[in-house]
Amino acid sequence: MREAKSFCRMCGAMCGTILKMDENDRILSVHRDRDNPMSNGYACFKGLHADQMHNGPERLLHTMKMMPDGTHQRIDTEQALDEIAAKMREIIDADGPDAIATYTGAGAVLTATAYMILPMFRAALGTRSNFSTATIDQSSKFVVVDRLGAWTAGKPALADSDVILLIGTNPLVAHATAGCLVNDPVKTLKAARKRGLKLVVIDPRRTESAKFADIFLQPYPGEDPTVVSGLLRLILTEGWADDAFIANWVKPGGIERLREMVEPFTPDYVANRAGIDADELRSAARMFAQGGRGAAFSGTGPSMSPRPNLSEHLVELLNVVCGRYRQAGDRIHDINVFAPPKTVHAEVFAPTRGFAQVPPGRIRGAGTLWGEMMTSTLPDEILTPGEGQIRALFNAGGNPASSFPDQRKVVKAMKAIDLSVTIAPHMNTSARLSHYVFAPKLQYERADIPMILYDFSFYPVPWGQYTPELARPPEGSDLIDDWYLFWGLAKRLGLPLDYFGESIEMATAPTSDELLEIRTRGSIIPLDEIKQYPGGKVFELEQYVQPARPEATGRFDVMPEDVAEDLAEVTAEPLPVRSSSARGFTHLLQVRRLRETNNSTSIMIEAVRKRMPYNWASLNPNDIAAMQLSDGARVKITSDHGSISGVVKSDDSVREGVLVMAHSWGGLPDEEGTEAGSNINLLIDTETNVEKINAMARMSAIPVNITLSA
Ligand SMILES: Nc1nc2c(c(=O)[nH]1)N[C@H]1C(S)=C(S)[C@@H](COP(=O)(O)OP(=O)(O)OC[C@H]3O[C@@H](n4cnc5c(=O)[nH]c(N)nc54)[C@H](O)[C@@H]3O)O[C@H]1N2
Ligand SMILES: Nc1nc2c(c(=O)[nH]1)N[C@H]1C(S)=C(S)[C@@H](COP(=O)(O)OP(=O)(O)OC[C@H]3O[C@@H](n4cnc5c(=O)[nH]c(N)nc54)[C@H](O)[C@@H]3O)O[C@H]1N2
Ligand code: SF4
Ligand SMILES: [Mo]
Repeated sequence: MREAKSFCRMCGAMCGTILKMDENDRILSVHRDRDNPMSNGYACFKGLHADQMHNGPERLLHTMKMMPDGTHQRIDTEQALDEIAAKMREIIDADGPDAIATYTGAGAVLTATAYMILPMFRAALGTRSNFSTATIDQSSKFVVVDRLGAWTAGKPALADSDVILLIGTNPLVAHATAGCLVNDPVKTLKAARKRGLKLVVIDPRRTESAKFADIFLQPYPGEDPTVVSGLLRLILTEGWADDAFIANWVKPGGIERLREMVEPFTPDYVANRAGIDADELRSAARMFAQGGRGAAFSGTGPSMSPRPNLSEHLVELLNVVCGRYRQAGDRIHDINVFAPPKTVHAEVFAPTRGFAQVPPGRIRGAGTLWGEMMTSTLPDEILTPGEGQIRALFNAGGNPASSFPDQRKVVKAMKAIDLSVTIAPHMNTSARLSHYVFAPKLQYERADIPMILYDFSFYPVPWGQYTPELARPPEGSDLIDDWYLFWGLAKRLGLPLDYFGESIEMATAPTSDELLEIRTRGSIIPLDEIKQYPGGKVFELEQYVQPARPEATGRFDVMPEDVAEDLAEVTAEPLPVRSSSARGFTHLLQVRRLRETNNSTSIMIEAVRKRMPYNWASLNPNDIAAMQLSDGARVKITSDHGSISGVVKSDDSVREGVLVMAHSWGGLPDEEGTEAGSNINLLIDTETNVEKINAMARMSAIPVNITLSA
């Protein structure tokens, strides 16, 4: 038996782990690394059960090809690559490279070499059909940067904050509140509270994070525009805003227009509409605005609900009007050691309204955002004939058939497409619909570095860690590194791959280590040095925010007319709006994330199944009593788009009038039932209730009827 240090890559937190392996390098168990300088011994349930992902009976061990009857059979990997390359050539000759799309799923985002190969592959092909989870996640944040602008120096670190406001994000479970709280969240939050940090949480569910809050507001889901407008109105009318920051950095006239637009959101109006207490709203506004340093952060809550672009814009305005950004002289803790050094100035990155400068797309007019197409339109891009139709899809570490809204349509599209290729460690719903499925090496079988998105660091300190391949793939398996699929195809198509000017070896396959070397070229800390610390290291780097440059003329555009129009629509809605009974529905269905799973990853492992046989339909005990239901009751949940079944669970963290269910569970639509859980994406449509610009579907605050199953 031997032990080795590594880190978990099942979510962005990348906690330090210790593996125990047998003499064949098979993982026996995964443990917390108490000496890891960043995660400090923290690791969660699913990370500690990663051995079951590696060794479990559900794991896919070979490349598979779909047969004419829809079943899958083993195929030699190189043979599969030959066949796929031939089919690609045919599609490109007929319809051009844009007919070939890639989808970058969560599995690829969490694998450094997979994440770097995809843009190279698209560039080599010359396809613009680029889809990823980003545009069914928090793409509203891209829209905010485009319309409002952004503060180049970012927000104060949690360590430097006196107060933070969390809206629709739950770091204690999701480890994803970027720039605020990701790693070792429980101890970190407790320690911060102990030294005096004030915490405001706004969430329709009394979350694990909310339990630590000084003030917790529990509105109906979908009421973020109301609640945040109410906070902004209080801050502006009570004189709690940072007038100096506004004078320097907000476009003239903007604040006046903002005042005018939020005027209708009096505390009583907000309280009545969102179902909260007016005094608590005032206390929350005061605690945040008068609390000293520290910012407001949001997560998927506002992004999944109606009007996500408006909600996210308003949340960011809390930071703008209170000047909650890092200033010249402030220390930068979250230095990305894997990137070249960069100077950071305290200034506004001006809004570019980039989304308005691209031509409207084929589907519902949706264009592109930051070079990406809107993921909710992908099924229609496949199903809609004509120029630009997508005929081949590479699903890299994602699970569209479970994770995209309108599951029936996704399945129809995946059945209609000419070529679909999935890389997945088990036959997930998307793999079952794919022509070819490749089995990837799992985390502990691959060399890796932590997650880096858009070259910004997810981690609060200058942390570096590298892990070599540690576990040996199961006996008799035929696994590939994700990147090898794309490299193998580029090679067959005679297309050279290039990473920011550096050519990738095409004659013989490079190693993952060589790719990581290229990925980190010029980094502040050379990869070789990071490799000397198998348990990871926080590097002693000191960097401070520099003053604004004289040429920095960018200003925040706080209330552009399209944002004002959206807000005016909110004000014009007759009350009560979303106390759902008024609309003929019994409940509003809201999303949440579960500790045990990462979207659809790890749902199938035994340890999870024991704890959670289904994604419960969680209801407030009072609702259960009022509906004469009981724990374990089987119910039918119907939206204006579809219906699913659910198993009721009593949960007093859930608000009355609200149903909480996790996403991406269940099988394919015709297998709908309670045995493997149910997919809430059957309740969601992509054609009505669609957001402008980023085409987000309404994925939270969905009106539903709950009835007892026959
Ligand atoms: N209704 C509803 N839908 C949602 C959401 C919601 O809140 N509500 N959330 C949305 C969000 S934020 C996101 S990001 C998306 C996620 O969307 P996806 O990324 O499409 O879905 P995941 O379920 O995360 O799929 C990850 C897949 O990666 C595979 N995988 C796991 N580990 C590895 C690995 O090491 N290598 C490789 N190659 N593959 C691996 C697993 O097979 C798993 O099925 O879902 C979105 N969908
Ligand atoms: N354990 C675990 N970790 C994960 C994932 C997972 O599936 N499991 N998924 C990963 C992914 S892909 C992502 S994008 C991140 C997401 O990270 P987070 O956004 O922090 O994820 P959640 O924990 O779902 O927090 C969202 C919160 O929004 C609330 N909410 C729902 N509707 C509304 C609303 O209308 N308004 C407001 N204000 N709140 C609302 C929910 O109650 C929930 O507490 O997490 C990542 N990490
Ligand atoms: S899945 Fe759990 S153990 Fe793994 S990185 Fe995320 S929080 Fe840490
Ligand atoms: Mo996500």
